[in-house]
Amino acid sequence: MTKENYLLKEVISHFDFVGTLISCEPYGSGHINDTFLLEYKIRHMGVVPIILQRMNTNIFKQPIELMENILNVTAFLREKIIENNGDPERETLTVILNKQGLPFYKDSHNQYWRAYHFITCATGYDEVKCDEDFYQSALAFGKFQSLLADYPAQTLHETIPDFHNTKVRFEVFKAAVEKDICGRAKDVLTEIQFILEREDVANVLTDMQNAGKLPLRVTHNDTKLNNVLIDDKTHQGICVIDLDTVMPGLAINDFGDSIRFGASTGAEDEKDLSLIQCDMHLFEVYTKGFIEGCDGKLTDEEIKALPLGAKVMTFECGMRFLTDYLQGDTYFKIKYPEHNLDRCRTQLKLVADMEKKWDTMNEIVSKYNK
Ligand code: ADP
Ligand code: GN1
Ligand code: MG
Repeated sequence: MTKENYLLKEVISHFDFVGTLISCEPYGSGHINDTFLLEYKIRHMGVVPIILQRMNTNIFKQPIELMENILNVTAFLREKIIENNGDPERETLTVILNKQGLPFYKDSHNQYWRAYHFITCATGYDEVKCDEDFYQSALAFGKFQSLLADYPAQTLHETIPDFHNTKVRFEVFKAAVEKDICGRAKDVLTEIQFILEREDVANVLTDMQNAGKLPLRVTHNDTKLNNVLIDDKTHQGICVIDLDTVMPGLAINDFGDSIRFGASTGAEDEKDLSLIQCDMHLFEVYTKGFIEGCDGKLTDEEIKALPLGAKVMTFECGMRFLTDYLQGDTYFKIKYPEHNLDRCRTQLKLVADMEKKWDTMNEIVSKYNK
């Protein structure tokens, strides 16, 4: 048995999963946690799947507080879903407690693990296959925000300080360029230059927020398409997952992060940049869905700032990928040495494309600002 399997066996033995374990495989394509799909055979019930995750404590330094956030937010969502005659088993995550009644297990190597009911017959897509899926994801992320509109934001732990403080991220980027611990800066001067020329983009939202122009809300903060599960039968966006970064934040950042990922005409790590654009049709599809999903909760100022959310989140993400590349790839999981650089390049290409399409983006948004 490999060390990893030995560890998995230890972890699994600390949960009260019912039935006979028939498989345990790595699952999904997240960049942060290690996710496993466990399958249990239970007589009369057939195969029952479970999600087991090793939480990334290199990134989430306070896993206990993080799980407290998730328990509280999912309990709140569960009540709202029931009030709306929804199905709380499919429409929000259900944490499985360990044998001691805790929402995590700390293993013999001090790593933290958690388990969720697996939401069956639903898919988290890595790319937009049809407009309707993207629209459904927009509705789901918008609805997530509207359901949490009266959640007491100040009670949430900040799981990653300054997560979308682009101003702070800009400073971290500059320090990474300066230190250049891997000697990689000389090969990415064009990308570095592109970012350094746009300090205004890094500052704009922090400045608007400080000026009271954008309200702080409970936001998801990681609204990639694959963080919403789409029902395989009804094709509705049923469940928003990956709740590690639910914190007080800006609604327009939730919008923007979805655009940078889902409205791109290529994969986040596409090497052929000629394939990368921000698709204005998809931008419109998402804009319509998100505004509808938010159900009147967004202010006029927020709606007008949606294009800015898209540009800033894309810029921030490109800068984060390049920072990680310069720092030796310690944050995002990579599959090959230049992976973070390829990811950075698609994001910067998207920013440049958004700059060209700026007027169109604003026109589209104003069409839905009623
Ligand atoms: P990461 O932070 O690494 O992105 P996620 O929490 O998003 O981790 O999980 C990784 C993937 O696992 C998701 O994209 C999704 O496909 C799948 N997944 C996570 N939780 C569930 C769940 N409760 N039911 C079904 N699939 C899930
Ligand atoms: C990470 O966890 P995942 O893969 O959904 C990251 C996001 C980035 C994204 C880029 C906690 O998201 O902020 O936008 O990768 N999550 C964290 O693909 O840093
Ligand atoms: Mg994820």
